[in-house]
Amino acid sequence: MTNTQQPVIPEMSLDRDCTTLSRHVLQQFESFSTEAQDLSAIMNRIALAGKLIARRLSRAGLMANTLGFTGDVNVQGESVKRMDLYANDVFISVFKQSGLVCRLASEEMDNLYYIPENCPIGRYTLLFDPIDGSSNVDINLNVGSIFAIRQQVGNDSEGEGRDLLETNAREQVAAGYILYGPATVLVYTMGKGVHSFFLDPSLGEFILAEENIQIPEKGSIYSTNEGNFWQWEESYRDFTRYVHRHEGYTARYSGALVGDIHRILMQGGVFLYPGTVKKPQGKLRLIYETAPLAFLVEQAGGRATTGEEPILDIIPSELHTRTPLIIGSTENVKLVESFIEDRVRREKETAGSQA
Ligand code: AHM
Ligand code: MG
Repeated sequence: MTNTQQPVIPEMSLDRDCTTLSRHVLQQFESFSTEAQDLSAIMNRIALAGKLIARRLSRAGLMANTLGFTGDVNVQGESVKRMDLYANDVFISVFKQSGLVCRLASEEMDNLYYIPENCPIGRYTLLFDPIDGSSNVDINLNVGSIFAIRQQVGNDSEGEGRDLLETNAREQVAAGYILYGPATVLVYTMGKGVHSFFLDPSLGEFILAEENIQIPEKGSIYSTNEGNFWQWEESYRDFTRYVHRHEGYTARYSGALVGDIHRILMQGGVFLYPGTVKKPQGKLRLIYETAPLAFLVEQAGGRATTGEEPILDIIPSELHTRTPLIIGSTENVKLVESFIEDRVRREKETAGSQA
């Protein structure tokens, strides 16, 4: 080779190996602005948390005191698992001394967690569920982490996170999840499409797998805990009877939201966690479970609703507000909504005829 000749580099394959998460975030901004740098750094830290959790999960069966319960009960009244606690601590520790995130809120903490040394400059809040579906951990099945990033509004001088209770989830700057399955996958959006990354363990990096993921308009999967059938109100039972009686539907439910949603994102269908007699607002929490997933699925062209209003329009009454969730392919979600509309119409007719 003479000096003037350039080495021939197979561009496609090299690019694929080199599009790391932080580079991708910067590309989304098309600039090196402070905001772009901050969000790239935040996503990089979330990715680090994901790598630490994935490593711990892969070894959990070999280490003492990693599986099982701690004996404590969290603010939701649920028994805390050791992995829940570990993963919660990981998210906190990766943001310490980062200057990026002043406040964090998670499923495992009663109140907002402040990192005072970050607060003078860190204008972002991280909302997260460190391990979602943690009942799967002890039996070595898939689990996930869910996250959302919001800009802090006001100075929060009272330390109550009032701004979070005055705004809806359309204010999310970024949202996504990490799925710990056979491979570790990170999927995120910053309001410009949905993108997925696979963790390459040999590089220790999340590498771009697919950009601008579009959820199928319609799919065959319905994903719900049918054990709650008699606890749901009638429209959900009508929907379930409908899918039982029509060809082309198949049930898939893992007990871990992230895996179930990932399947639907890639293959189409609908996930439902409606209210039950005991829990009229369902089980899932808004700010770190249903809202991030709703933002992401809508970015992929899907739909997310409580059955009465879009998830993204809800203003929470408290940090751990719960919402029913119907999410997935637009046509499937609309089908569920049509059963809800029928019930509402019937109820109005009955009320009218009794008046
Ligand atoms: P968790 O955050 O305490 O793990 O609870 C959320 C999980 C979701 O991942 C899953 O969809 C749901 O709870 C399963 O609940 P159920 O066992 O009632 O079907
Ligand atoms: Mg959860």
